[in-house]
Amino acid sequence: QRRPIRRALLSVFDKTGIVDLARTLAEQGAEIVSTGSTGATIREAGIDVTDVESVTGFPEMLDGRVKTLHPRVHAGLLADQRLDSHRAQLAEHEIAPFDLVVVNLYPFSETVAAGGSFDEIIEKIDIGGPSMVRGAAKNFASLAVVVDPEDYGRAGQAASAGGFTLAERQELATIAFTRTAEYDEAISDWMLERLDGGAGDDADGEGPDIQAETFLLDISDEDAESAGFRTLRYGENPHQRARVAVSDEENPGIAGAEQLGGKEMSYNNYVDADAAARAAFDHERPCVAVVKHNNPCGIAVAGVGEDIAVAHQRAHGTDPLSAYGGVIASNRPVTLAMAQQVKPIFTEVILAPGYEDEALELLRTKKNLRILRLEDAYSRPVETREIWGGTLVQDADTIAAEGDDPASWTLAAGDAADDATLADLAFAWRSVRAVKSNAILLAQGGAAVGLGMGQVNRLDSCRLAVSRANTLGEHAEGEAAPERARGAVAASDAFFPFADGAQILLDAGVTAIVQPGGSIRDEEVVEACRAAGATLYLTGTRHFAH
Ligand code: 93A
Repeated sequence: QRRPIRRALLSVFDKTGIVDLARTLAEQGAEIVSTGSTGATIREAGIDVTDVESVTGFPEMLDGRVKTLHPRVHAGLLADQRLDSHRAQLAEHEIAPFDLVVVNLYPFSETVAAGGSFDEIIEKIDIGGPSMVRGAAKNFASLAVVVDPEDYGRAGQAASAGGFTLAERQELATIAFTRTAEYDEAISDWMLERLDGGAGDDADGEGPDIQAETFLLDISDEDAESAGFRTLRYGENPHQRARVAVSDEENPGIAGAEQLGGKEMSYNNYVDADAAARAAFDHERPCVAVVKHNNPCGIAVAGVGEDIAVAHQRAHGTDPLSAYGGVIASNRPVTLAMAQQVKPIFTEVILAPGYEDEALELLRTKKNLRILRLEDAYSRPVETREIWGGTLVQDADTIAAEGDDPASWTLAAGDAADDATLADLAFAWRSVRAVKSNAILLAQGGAAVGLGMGQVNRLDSCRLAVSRANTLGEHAEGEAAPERARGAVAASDAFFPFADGAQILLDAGVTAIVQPGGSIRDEEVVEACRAAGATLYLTGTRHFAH
C-alpha cells in the first residue's frame, strides 16, 4: 500500500522548509527534480537536484510561464502505476514516474491584496503549478501530492517510513483539489469583479478601488478586443472613455447589429437605438418609432397592408421638430417609399429587420446615416443596471403581462370603446411603456400625437402631453398648430395618484383613457371620467420605465 518515494518533483513559490524536506528525501535516496529557483535553493544547500529543464529537454520559456508543462513531467505524474500499459508506455518513452509532488502556487490572492498592478496580478496566475497538483491528485493511487508547507514534516516522515499509504495519498489529494478550487475561485472572483465594473476591494478602506472600476477602460484596445469589447470614440460626453461588448452572440441585439452604412455608432447612438427598437419592435402591426434622448418623440403604426412608409410619416408627424437628429426604428423592412421620406430628415441612425435594395441604395447616399439591420424580435430576458456599489438585475419588462391584452381590461367608466378607439387605446398602451416615467401618451389614428415623458410628477406629464399635442403638429407658417388632444385617447404607464392629471387630459378633450388603476383614489379618477363622458379602462398592469 505504501509507495516508496524514489523520485520527487519539488516546485514551490514559498521556499520555507523546502531545503529540510529535500534533505530528508535525498537521505532516503530519492531523486529530486526541481524548477529554476526551487532547484537553486536546494542546490545551494549542497543537495543534488535534477533541473526540470534536463527532464523536459526544454528551457523554461516565456518568462517562466512554461516550465513544467511538458509530457515528460505530466506523463510522470499521470501514469497509473497499477496498469501494465501505462508502465510500458513510460518505459517506451523513457519517462520516469514521480512518487511525490510538492508544489505551492504563485501567490495570486496575496498579490491582489498587496495592490499589485493589473499585469503583476495576471502574471501571478499559476498555470503549471495547479496542473501538476491536479494531475498528481487525480493519480493518488500512484503518488502523493503536498501543497501545504505544514505537511512537509509528514512527507519527510513518510519518506523514512517507506512512503505514504493509499489513505494518506487520498487525503492529500483532497487537500490538493480544495486548494486548486479555492485558487481558481479567487481568480474568477477577481476577474468577475473587473468585468462587471464592480466596486473593487476597497483594501485600504479609503473608498472604492478606482483601478478595478476602470479596468475595462484602462486596458489597451487590443486587450479589450480580445475580451470582446470594442472601443467607441467616446462615451455619453467627449471626456468619457467608452467601450461596448456583445453579451450574447446568439442574440446580438443592438450591440451586435449588422451595420450597412454610415459612420461608426456612438455611445448615445447605442442607447437611443436600443430605446427605438424596444419601442417599435413591441408592436405587431407595422410600426415606426423615432427616438431622441432615450425617449420616443414619435411613434405610429400603419394599417394592415399599408406601406411601412405610412407608419413613418405618422411617427415623424408626432413631433417633427424633435425628430431632427433622431434614431428611427422600423419593425418592418424599409421600403423605397419610406427611404424617400427619411432621406431629407437629418437622422443619426435607422434600424430595421431589412431594407429593399433601392431603399438601401438611397439611404447609403447619406454618408453619415448609420444603417443597422437586426432581427425584429426584441428578446432580452434580463436587464441589468449599474448603481453605486452594485448591479441591479431584473426580468426584462415585456408586453406579455396579463393586463397588456385589451380583452382583460376592466371598463371602469363610460361606454365600451368602439373598435377604432379600442385599437388606438391598445396602440397607446403598447407604446407608452417605451416612454420614460412618468409617461403619458396621447394617440389618434394609430399615431402618438402628444407625449409627456420623464416628469417627476404625473400632473406635469399630463400637461406636457397636452401642450405638445396642441403645439407640435405640422402646420403652415403663420397658422395655428392643430389641437390634436381633442378626440385623442390617452395611456398612462402607472396609475393616477389623484384625479388632477386625468382632469387635464379630459379638459383637453381626451375621450378615452387606459391606465393600470390601483390608486386609493381610483374612484375619483373614475368619477372625473364619468363626469366628462369619457371611457376609462384599467389594465391592472404597470409599465414603469425609469
Ligand atoms: O508559470 S507557470 O504557470 N508555468 C509552469 O509551467 C510552472 N511550473 C511550475 N508556473 C509554474 N510553476 C510554478 O512555479 C509553481 O507552482 C511554483 O509556484 C513556482 C516554482 O518556480 P521556481 O522553482 O522557479 O520558483
